[in-house]
Amino acid sequence: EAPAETETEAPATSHEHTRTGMSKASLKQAYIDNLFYIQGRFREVATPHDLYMAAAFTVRDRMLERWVKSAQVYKSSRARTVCYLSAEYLLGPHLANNLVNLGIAEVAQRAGEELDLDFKAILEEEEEPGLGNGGLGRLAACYMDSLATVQIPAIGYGIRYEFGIFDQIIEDGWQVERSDTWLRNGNPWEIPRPKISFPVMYGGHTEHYRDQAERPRVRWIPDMVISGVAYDTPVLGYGVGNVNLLRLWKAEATESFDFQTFNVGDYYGAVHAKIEAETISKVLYPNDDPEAGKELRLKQQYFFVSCSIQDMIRLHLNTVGPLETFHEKFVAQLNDTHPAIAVAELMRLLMDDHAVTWDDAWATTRATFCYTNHTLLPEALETWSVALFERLLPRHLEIIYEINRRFLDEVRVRYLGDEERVARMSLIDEAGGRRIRMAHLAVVGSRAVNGVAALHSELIKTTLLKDFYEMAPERFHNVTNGVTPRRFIVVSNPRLAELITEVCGHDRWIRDLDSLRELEAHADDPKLQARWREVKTAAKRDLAVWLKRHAGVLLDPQTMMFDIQAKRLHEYKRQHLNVLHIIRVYQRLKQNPNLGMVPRAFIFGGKAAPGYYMAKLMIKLINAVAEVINNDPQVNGYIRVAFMPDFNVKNGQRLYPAADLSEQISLAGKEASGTGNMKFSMNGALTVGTLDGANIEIREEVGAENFFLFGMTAEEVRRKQDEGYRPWDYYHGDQELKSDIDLIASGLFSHGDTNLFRPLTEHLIHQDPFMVLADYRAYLECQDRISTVYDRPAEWDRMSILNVARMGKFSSDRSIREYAERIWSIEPQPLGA
Ligand code: GLG
Repeated sequence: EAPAETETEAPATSHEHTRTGMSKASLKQAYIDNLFYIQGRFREVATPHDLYMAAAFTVRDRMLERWVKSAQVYKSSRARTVCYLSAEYLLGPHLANNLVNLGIAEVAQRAGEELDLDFKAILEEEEEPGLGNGGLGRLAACYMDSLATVQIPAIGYGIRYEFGIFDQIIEDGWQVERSDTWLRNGNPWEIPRPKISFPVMYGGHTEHYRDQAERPRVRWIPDMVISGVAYDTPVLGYGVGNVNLLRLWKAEATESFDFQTFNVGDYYGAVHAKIEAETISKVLYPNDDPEAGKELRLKQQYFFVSCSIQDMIRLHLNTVGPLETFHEKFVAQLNDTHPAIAVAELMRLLMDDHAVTWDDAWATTRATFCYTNHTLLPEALETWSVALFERLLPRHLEIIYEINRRFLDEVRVRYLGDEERVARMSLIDEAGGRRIRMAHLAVVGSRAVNGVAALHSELIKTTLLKDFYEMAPERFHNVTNGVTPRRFIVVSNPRLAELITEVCGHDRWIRDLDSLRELEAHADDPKLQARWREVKTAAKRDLAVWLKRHAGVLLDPQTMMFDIQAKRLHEYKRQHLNVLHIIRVYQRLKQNPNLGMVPRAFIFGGKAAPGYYMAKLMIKLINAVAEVINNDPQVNGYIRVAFMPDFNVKNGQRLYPAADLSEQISLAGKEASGTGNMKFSMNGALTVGTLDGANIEIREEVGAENFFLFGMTAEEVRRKQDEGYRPWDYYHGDQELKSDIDLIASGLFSHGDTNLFRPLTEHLIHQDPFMVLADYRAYLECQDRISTVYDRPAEWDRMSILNVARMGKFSSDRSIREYAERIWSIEPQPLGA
C-alpha cells in the first residue's frame, strides 16, 4: 500500500522506526543502516551479495516485530496449534515473497530506485533453499504460506539440510549433478536457537525394570547420542499480522557424550563422532521415492521427528501442561510416511520419560496424528527392514510390535478366522525379509487419513488401504491440494496480477481466489483479450531471453505456442509421450515442408533422480531430439525444442507465466494430484491432460470445453492391465507410432548410435508399464485439436481467461481451511497486519 506522497517524502522519524517503518523514507534509511551495520559496507564497495543481504535484513526486521507479537498472542491464548511434520520444504526464494506478504513490494521498489539499486538484480542474487524434491516439498511450503495467511497457529518442523536438492547442469545432453551450496554465503532468513536443542539417541539396547511405584518401565541405553539444534525461519501471512514458525533441525555432536563418556583420550575418535553426527542433516536424498534400506535416511527421519516431538512436549509443559491434554494443544500432520516414526516416538516419550501408561499414551497418540498419503506407486511406499530397526531404534521396534499385537487382535475379533486379512493389515510384512510398513504404522497411529485429490483419495480406499477403510471408513478423507497464489501469481507474474487487479477493481482476489470469477464476465471482451495476450507474450519474451542465455535455444515468443512440461522426470509422467508427439510433427514437416502449421516451442524442465537410469536417458533423448530439430532449417521455423536446466522454484517462476499449453499427461491413476497443473492454469495456460489426479477437478472447475482431455481413464487402465496389456500390438498396429519409435532406434538423434536409446525403445515396445503406446493415438489427435484452437486467438484467449477465472478452488488457502475444519478442528487466531 503506497502511503500518501507527502508522507513518503518525509524523513524517517522516531515514530517511524528504521527497523519497523513501512514508508519509503524508513525503508531507505533502514537499508543503508543494514548495509553499514550488518554487512559492514558502504555503497561504493558493496558486492551484489551485500546489497541483497541488506535488503533481506531490512525485510526481516519488519517480520520480526509481527513474529514476536504472534508468539505472544498464541502463547497467552494457549491457541491450538498445528505441527506440520515434513522431511521436505521446497521454499524457493524468500525476499520477493516476503515483500509481497508485507504489502511493501511497490514502496520498496521505489525506495530501491531512489537509492539507485537494481531491484531485479538484488532479487536474482538470492540462492533458494531447495530443501525438497518436488511436489511434496513444495506443497509443504505452500501450506506454510497459507497457514499464516488464514491465520492458523502453526509450526513447520523439518530438517535443515546443508545441501538441498542438487543443481542440475546439462552436459552433452546429459544431466550432471552439482552439489547445492545454498548456505555458503549465509542465510539471512533464519535465526539459530542454540539453546533449543534436544538429544537424539540411536542403537544400543533396552532394559525393562520396575520403578519406585513398582510399575513396569523401559529404559533405552543407546550407543550413540547426537543433538538437534533449532533454526527458525519466520513465515508471514499475506496482508495479516500472523507469523508462523518454520523450525528446522541441524544435527550436531553432543560434546558431553562423545567427547567425555566415550572417547576419553581418543581425540580422533571424538572428531569422527562429530563428523558422523553432523552427517545426519548434511544432505537431502534426491529421490522422489525412497531407496531401499538407506540407514542414513532412517536416521534423518528419526532425527527430526524426535527433536520435533520433544519440542512439542516442552512447549506444552511450559504453557499448558499436563500431558493428558497434549492432543488438545497440538495436532500433528504427517506429510507422507517420512515422519511416521513419530507415532512410536510419542509413545516412547510419554511412557518411558513421563511414566504415562500404555493406554493413556495410545489415546493421546491416536488423537494427535493425522496422515497424508501422497502416492500409490508401490516403489514409493516406505518399508524398513526389521533388522535395521532393531539395530538403530530397538525401543521403537518393541513399541511397534506391541502396537501391532494389539491392533491385530482387534482385526481378529472383527473378522473371525480371516488370517489373510490379518497378514495384509499387519505393520510387519512377513514375506521375504521381514519389513515394517510405515504407511500402516501411520494409519494405525492416526485419527485421520487423507489423499491429495478426489480420485487419489478414492483409490486409497479401494486399493492401497482397502482393509483399513473397511474397518474404519469415517477416518478417511480427501483434501485436494492447492498452491499459493501469492508466489505463483503475484510474485512470479506481476503483469498478470496487475491486469487482474485492474479488471476486478480490487486486489482482494490475492487472498480470496474465488473472486477471480469476476473475470468471467469479461472473457469475451476483445480489449481484455488483447491485453491478456500482451501479458502472455511479454512473459514468453522474458523466458525466451533466459533460455537463449541458459540453454542456447532461440524461441520466437511472438509466433510460437509455448508448450511446456515441467516436473520431475519419471516414466509415469510420460515425458516420452510428449517426445513421440514432437517426432511425429517433425516427420510430418519433413514429408511436407509446406504444411501450414501453428509454430510451437516444446519446452521441458525437470530433474531426474541421480540413480534413475531411464529418467536420465529421457533427458538425453529430449536434448538429442532438440539438437536435430533446432538445427534443421527445414523445420526450425515451425518447431523448436528446449530443455530448461535446473528446474527449481526460481526457474519455475519463469516458466508458469510463459506457458500457453501445460502438459499433464501422466497415466491415469498414477499422479496422486499434481500441483504444477494448478500453477500453469492459474497463469492462463490451457491444459492437455489425462483424467488423473487433480486434472479431473481442474477440468470440472474450468469446464470440459476449456480443457484438452485425452487418454484412458484409471478404470480403463486397470481393465487393460487385467486383460494383459500388449504394447507390441500397438507398435505393429499403428504405422506412425512404429515409425516414430523406429526413428529413435535408427540413431538419427544419436549420431548414428543405434544402441543409445535402445533401452528406452525396447522397454516401450515390450513392457511399457505406463502405457505410452496405448494413449499415443488419442494424444496426437488431441494435440491436433489444440493447434486448431490456437489458430483462433479469440477462442484461445477466452478459454485462457476462463481458466484463470475458475481456479479459486486450487488456492492452498482453500486446502488449509478444509484441513482446519474437517481434520484438525482448529480455529483461526486473527492478528492485524
Ligand atoms: C507427490 C505426488 C504428487 C502430489 C504431491 C503433493 O507424486 O502427485 O501432487 O506429492 O501431494 N511426491 C510427490 O510429489
